[in-house]
Amino acid sequence: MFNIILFGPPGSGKGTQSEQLVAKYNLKHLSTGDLLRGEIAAATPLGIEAKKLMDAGQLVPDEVVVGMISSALDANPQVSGFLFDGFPRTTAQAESLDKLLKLKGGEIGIVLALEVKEEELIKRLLNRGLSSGRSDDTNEEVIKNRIVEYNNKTAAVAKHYAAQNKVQQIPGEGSVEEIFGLLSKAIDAEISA
Ligand code: B4P
Repeated sequence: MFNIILFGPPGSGKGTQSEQLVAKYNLKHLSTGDLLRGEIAAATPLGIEAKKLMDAGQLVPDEVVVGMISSALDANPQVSGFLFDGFPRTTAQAESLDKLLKLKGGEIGIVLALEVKEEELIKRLLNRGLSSGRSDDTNEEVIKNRIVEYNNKTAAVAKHYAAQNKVQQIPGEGSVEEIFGLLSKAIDAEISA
């Protein structure tokens, strides 16, 4: 089992690159953002609570997202690996993920950290907000809050995995194809190491 974390600030291209990566490497895509938006669309109690936080640019509580990921791991016992997109977003989530994978005899193989300037992140998200219908992409203040949450709580996740020697920084500015090429090269090198 080869498991990948695609890491980076909001708007760094995680969702965009995930689609191509899961197809190329035959991985199961687990995006906590997508799972939460599914709960919102189904108007579940979890979704109704999560929407308030997401619309304010805040993170959803750790136990909620860890519970969703734990269920998704259990529901996919036969896959050749997972691509985690937007998870883990706190050190506590990273510690929980490591434990959950260990119980299944697995671990994280590589953490690919996309690097994009803040100005470009805001531009991309506002641009997506014009067409996506995502309420967290239309307001610049909310986007800035998401970046603050990233700097305060999520950046530490890279340190957690750097201590395990698993992080590779990838330039996240350029064409989608160029960045996909860089990500693929890093994965191929790790798989054949
Ligand atoms: P997510 O759904 O993870 O959304 P995101 O961080 O905004 O990134 P996304 O992957 O969607 O965007 P991408 O960079 O691909 O999270 C949304 C919210 O859910 C969070 O704020 C939080 O409240 C909650 N949440 C999710 N997971 C959580 C967790 N684990 N714990 C707690 N809360 C959690 O793309 C952005 C735009 O850039 C797109 O329009 C794309 O077309 C464009 N783009 C991509 N690559 C480009 C390139 N190379 N050049 C130009 N544009 C590009």
